[in-house]
Formats: sequence, C-alpha cells, structure tokens
Amino acid sequence: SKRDSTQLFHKETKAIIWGMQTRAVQGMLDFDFVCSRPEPSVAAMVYPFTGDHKQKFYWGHKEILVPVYKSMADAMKKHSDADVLINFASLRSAYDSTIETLGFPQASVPQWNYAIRTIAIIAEGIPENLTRILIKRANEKGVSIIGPATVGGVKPGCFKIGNTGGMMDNILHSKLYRPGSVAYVSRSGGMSNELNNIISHNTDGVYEGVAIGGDRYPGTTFMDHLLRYHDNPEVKMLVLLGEVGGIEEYEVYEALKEKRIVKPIVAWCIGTCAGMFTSEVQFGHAGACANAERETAIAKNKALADCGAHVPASFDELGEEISRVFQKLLQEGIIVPKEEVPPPTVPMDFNWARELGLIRKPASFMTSISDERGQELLYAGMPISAVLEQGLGIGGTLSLLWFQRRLPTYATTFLEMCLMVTADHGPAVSGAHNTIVCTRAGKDLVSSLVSGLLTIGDRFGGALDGAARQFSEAFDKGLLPMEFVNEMRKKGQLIMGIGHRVKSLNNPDKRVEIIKNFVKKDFPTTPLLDYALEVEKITTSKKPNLILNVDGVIGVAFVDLLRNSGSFTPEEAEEYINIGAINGLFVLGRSMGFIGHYLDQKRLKQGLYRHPWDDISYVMPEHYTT
Ligand code: Q5B
Repeated sequence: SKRDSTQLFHKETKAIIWGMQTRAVQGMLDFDFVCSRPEPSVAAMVYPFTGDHKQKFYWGHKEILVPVYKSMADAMKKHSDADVLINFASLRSAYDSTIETLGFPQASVPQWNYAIRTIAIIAEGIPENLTRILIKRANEKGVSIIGPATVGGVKPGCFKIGNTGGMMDNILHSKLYRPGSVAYVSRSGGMSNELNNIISHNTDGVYEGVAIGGDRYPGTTFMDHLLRYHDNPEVKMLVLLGEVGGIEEYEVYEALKEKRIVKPIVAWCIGTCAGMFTSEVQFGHAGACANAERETAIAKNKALADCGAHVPASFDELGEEISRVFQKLLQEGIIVPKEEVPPPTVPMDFNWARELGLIRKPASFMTSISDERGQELLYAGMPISAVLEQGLGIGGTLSLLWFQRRLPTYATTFLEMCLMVTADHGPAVSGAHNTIVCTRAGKDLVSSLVSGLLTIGDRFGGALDGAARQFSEAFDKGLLPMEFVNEMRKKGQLIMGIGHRVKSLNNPDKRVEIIKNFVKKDFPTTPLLDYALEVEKITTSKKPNLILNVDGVIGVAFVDLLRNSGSFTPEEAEEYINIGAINGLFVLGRSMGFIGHYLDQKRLKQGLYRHPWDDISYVMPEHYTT
C-alpha cells in the first residue's frame, strides 16, 4: 500500500520535478510506459524562471502535456497525489527549494503528515552544514531524502528517479521494466547502473536500487534502505556496494551481528586500491576518503565478511558471488522463477535512432555554406576565429559565404571596393528616396531599408546581372561591339549597364573610373571589360550619357573574375552569371547607404513627407472635367 513504510515507490507514484529537465522527464515517462504503468509518473514540473505553462512529452506514441508551475506551492496544491519531489535544482538553490518543500503542510490527504514523502536531491556540492540541516528537518517531518549528489534510484516496473538506469536500451538490457528479487543500495549513481547490469545477468533481476549519493552526509543511509528491503517480503536477497571513506558499512556489520539482517547479503566496498598509494587518496565522491584505517575499503570488506555477508575476493567476482547466493535461494525454493513477459515497445527517440544509424530521413533543407552546430561557427568549413585571425575581411567572408571558397586577395579587394563604391549615391536616387519617405512615415529600420531595396531592379542598381549576361552572350557569340548595339536596338532592348541619369562623358562617374583602373591593373585578363568599353564608345557616340555605368562596370568585371581568376570552373562561372549573384553586390553595398539615410532622417527628426501639389501635374481625363 501507499503507506507501507517499506515502500518509497509503487506503481502509482507521482512525482513533481524541480527544474526544466525535459530529457530526464521524457526518460521517466518512457520508463513508465515500458513498465506498463497505468499513468505517467510525472505529475508536474516546477520552474521559477518561466510563467505557468504546459510542456509537451511523449507517452508511448502519443503526445501528452505536463504542467509546469512557477511556484512549488501551486504544483503542490494542484497535484496533491504527488508524494515524490525530484529536485534538479543547482547546488545554489537545492537547499532553499528542499526547505520550501518540507515546509508545506499536507492539504488533501489527512492521514499523511506531508504530501511529499521522498525527496531526491541530485545536485553535487551542497555545503555539508546545509545538508545536515536538511536531514534534520526531513527526519522531523518523516520525509526520506535520497542524495544529495546522486542519480537517484529505480524500482523496476514501478518508478525511476530522473536519469537513473540510463537510456532505454540500458533499461531493456537490465530488465528494469519488471521487478526481480534482489534489492541493492550503493553510494555511486554511476555504479548503480553497473549493479543493474550485474544483478540482471546473474539473478532474476533488481527489485529496487537506490544510490544514496557520494557526500559525507547522505540524506538516507545504507541501513535505511537495507532495513526497508529486509522487511519487504518481495525482496529475497540484498546487495550493498559501499566505498572507501566513512563508517556507514559498520552499521550494516552491527545489524548482521545482531541478526537484525538475516536475509542473504552480498557486499563489496570499492576503493581497495587506495592502499597502493603512499599518500591519502580522495576519490571522486566528497565522502570517498579514508580518514582512519577502519574507513578503508579493505577493512570494511573484511568486517562485512566476518559477520556473515557474502564478500567476493574482488569487484570482478561480484557477479559470480551474487549468482552463487541467488542459485542457492532458487534451489531452496525461496525464489520462485516468474514467467518473462515481454515489455511493450517504446518508440525510439528520433535523434537517438539517427545517431545509432537505424533510420534515415530526407532533410527538408540543405545547406553548404555555414554550420553553427559545433563548438564554433563555420563559414564554408572555416572556423570564424580563423576567418578573423587570418584577416579575411568582408571580401573574404563574402567569398566564403557566397562562393564557398577563398578567393585571391585582388578578388576580395575588388569585392570590398564594389561594396564601398555602391554604398550610397545621395538621397535623390530611387532607393534612398523610398527609404527616406518610409522613415518619415514613422516606419522602423527594417521596413525603411526594405522599402529602398525593393526599388532595385533593371533601371536602378539592379542591372549588374543583366549586363553580365548580355555582354558575355554577345562576346561569346563573337558579335562585334557595333553588331551587339544594333542587335539590341533591333530587338528594342536597352543594354543593361549602359546609361545614366546624371553621369555622362561630360560628367564622368568617378566610381566607374576607380573600378575600371583597379580591374585593369590587378585582374589577370579583362576581355569582357575591354569589350564593354568598346560598346561604350559606340553608345556614347550616340548620346553622351550612354556610358558604361557603375552597374555595368561591376557586372562585366565580375564575369572576367569568374572566368579568368582560376578560382572557378567554366561551369561554375556560367552558373553564377545565370543565377543572378552579381546584383547581390549592389544590394549589399547600398544597404549601408539606406541604413545611413534611415538614421539620418531619424536624427534630423524629419516629419511625415507629403509631396507638394505644385510638383504634381494633375491630368484628368477630359470628359470628367467640368
Ligand atoms: N538609351 C539608366 O536613362 C537609364 C539605353 C539606351 C541603349 C541603354 C537607362 C537604362 C539600362 C539599365 C541600367 C543602371 C534609366 C543605372 C544606377 C545606379 C545609380 C543611379 C543614380 C546609383 C537612364 C534616352 C535615350 C533613348 C534610349 C537610349 C538609354 N539607355 N539605349 N541602351 N541602356 N539603362 N541601369 O537617362 O532614341 O532617344 O529614344 O535604363 O544600366 O541605377 O545615381 O542615379 O548609384 O544610385 O532616362 O548610379 O540608361 O535615358 O531612358 O530617356 O533614354 O537613350 O533608348 O533613346 P535615361 P532615357 P531615344 S546606374
């Protein structure tokens, strides 16, 4: 029954989990499911850092919601059926949250003193003076504390604390989904997993196992649990895994001597190797250090053997010793073998199955430029620290993210120059104008920036790709510059990258000069730029503003880079021309200017813009005028 003092956990045990430990909770629910529990063992979670909400988990194949409360008080009030608290609070807050829990009076189950009867404290490193206060308070209230510094415990077929027992493959392997006849107590949580394994392979399985934790002052002791097990008729044999340090094992020794424990017990204290060291050894647990001869593992093993415990010659023989005792109980008919009932299948977690290579799934997205999953962000496989250390700059970063490769220095300098010369061209151009109007309408930075970017196209700033395509097609077809100009005129098409509203032969565009000079000087060869300059001679002979403009010079120079730098295959070069990569340079560069105009307008506190009537010619259809 629930009130049976030998039972901390049963098949209906419900727990409140302190801390947003979603993996542990899912592990508990999977364990419940494989044990064929009627209901999940997690009643609620408490997490003070978010508001009350519900968290989604799996219950077998189904999805269920577990409530999360900001306060323990609410969780206790709404889930008075929960009698276990699994406290995952850090070493800084575990004391306060446990004390708070111990302070709640039982509301809805009058025959119990307190709703929470068992508290597992997982945190390591809680100061010993605080642990001792916790133990005192818990004893006053009749609450069992498991821990601190523990993984918890497991009662096969009933309940498991947090991460005890490991993942599902471990739980199945150690048959923790149904009870056996052997109950154990250990200090170490990690070793309790090993015990699950050893016991399941040498007996009919674990009935219950608790790891009391590695601190010098555990909330409950070996004896607390061994006596519970001893008084439980379902438990036929006991296993104790002690360790170097402390004198807890001598209480077991006394109980054996006084015949308080008469059930067979297999015992071993780990840390026998401590004697091989010339100085005092502190093992991993805070309490695992022998301060006197009788605290050594060797002395304790001898004492336990002297009073009738089954003590193997070494840890390696623990399994055989357990097997011997178990076989004897079988022969004596004390243990009656039970029929093995296969457990229900728990669906495997997707990520775990994939990690094990059991399943595959086509990804919805593919990426080949960056990877943020590891310890350090990668750009095209290059860690960002290396990008910075090697001084790749904006041009180098851009070459990694746009073209998945490092480009020669002249190329990255070219990219940076393109960004710089296209960064702004005053407030009057279409994009800046739109950004300004949008800003003055009170819109935010992104809206104002986007409003400007949306004007970029064939006429304004978006002729780079068109120029690259048209000029390279004509060049590849072997058209003379004059033939190209005539063909375009015949088709009624404008030549992309030719012409400017204000720049002309008489008012040359310095930006074009800068790019042209750099490219001529630093690029290995510039056949397409040369071709475009021949075309310009023809168009400017018709009209002086039909110059090779800033879009045009960047577009054709970029084709020269793609085709002649040796960094791209001919196929890759054509692909970049066709997929429209080059306009990206104007978009990126001009974004700097648009953001500048946004900030400028805000700084100047410019109000809503309304275009003046005198600058609009109202031309209504005649039949509507009076
Ligand atoms: N005609 C740029 O036009 C502009 C011709 C042409 C053959 C051509 C025009 C054009 C191609 C697209 C292009 C990028 C609209 C420009 C930029 C960034 C900016 C902007 C800034 C910045 C200018 C007059 C006569 C007509 C036309 C003929 C014109 N262009 N023929 N091929 N490409 N270019 N865009 O001055 O016989 O008289 O009827 O679309 O490269 O956007 O600063 O402002 O940094 O922000 O209005 O630099 O050239 O000339 O249209 O009145 O034409 O020339 O057929 O012939 P306009 P239109 P006809 S850079």
